This record gives sequence, structure tokens and C-alpha cells, in this order.
Amino acid sequence: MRIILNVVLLAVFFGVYGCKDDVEPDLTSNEDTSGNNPGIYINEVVSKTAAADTDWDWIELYNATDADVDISGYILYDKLEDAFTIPQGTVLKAKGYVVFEQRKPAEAGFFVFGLSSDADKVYLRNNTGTVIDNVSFSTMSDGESYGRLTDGAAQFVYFSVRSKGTTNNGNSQR
Ligand SMILES: [Ca+2]
Repeated sequence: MRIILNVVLLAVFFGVYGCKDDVEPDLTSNEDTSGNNPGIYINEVVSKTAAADTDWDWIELYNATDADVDISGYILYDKLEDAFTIPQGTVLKAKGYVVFEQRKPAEAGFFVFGLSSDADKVYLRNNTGTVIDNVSFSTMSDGESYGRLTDGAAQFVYFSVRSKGTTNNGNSQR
């Protein structure tokens, strides 16, 4: 009995702490420094700033590759304790987009953490727990978004027009 308990405790320990050895993202840069990114990017993020804003906070992912990628089990979060696991059966089409939105209180298929409009960071881990992308942004104004220009590129800008689930390319900047 004691052996079983020890095994369980060991499993819990590694379950909680076992993923801490991953390459930590460089928070001073929006460029992927992990070297792990297979072409799946955090492409655009929105932090709702005004009560009148009909959007919830959302995060758009983009598949820059020429193949469909199953992103089931990938994880999005700002703080790890609020991590959102992308549902089973989620396939991101080649050169395609998928958007995940916030809901409070929590609802299945939505993330519950909020993105701060003052400054925040978002991380993306793959289904083995490796950080493959991260985005940090500062103050976002009403109606704006923060994203890559062009889709999947290293450069980020603040957009005055959001493009939820569609290309960032050619959209107006702040
Ligand atoms: Ca977009």
C-alpha cells in the first residue's frame, strides 16, 4: 500500500513539476526564440478594453505551413494555473486560422483567463508541453488588436481594425 502511495505521489510530483525544464520564452522579444515552432503561431490577440466592446478577449492562431496540423492538446495561457487546453479534434488547416475566445464564468471550449489591456503575455505550448510561441504586448486601446504583419511574420504591430479569424495582411495599423 505504501509503495502504491509513493508511486502516486511521485506521479503527482512529476505531473506538477515535470514540465519546468522546457525552454522558457524570451519575454523581451516577440520573436520565437525556442527554436521549437513548427509553423503554428499566435497571430493576433485582443484584450477587450471598453464595456461597450462586443468582443471578448480572443487569441487567433495561424498555421503557416502547407499541411493541416492537429493542435488538439496544445495549451494557451497567460498564467499556467489558468491554462486552456485546446479541445480534441481541433485541426488547423494549412495557411488557416482558428480563434479561441474568453468566457467568464468558464465554458467548455473557451479560455477563462483574461488578457490585460495594460500589458500581458500569451504563451502557446504544443501537446508535449514545449513552449513554441509567445507574445507580449503593452497597452491596447479600444477596438485595437495586436498581431503579426504579415501573418506568421516576426514583426508585430497594433492594428486599428481587428481581423478575427482572417488574414492580418493589409490591415490598418494604429
Ligand atoms: Ca487576423
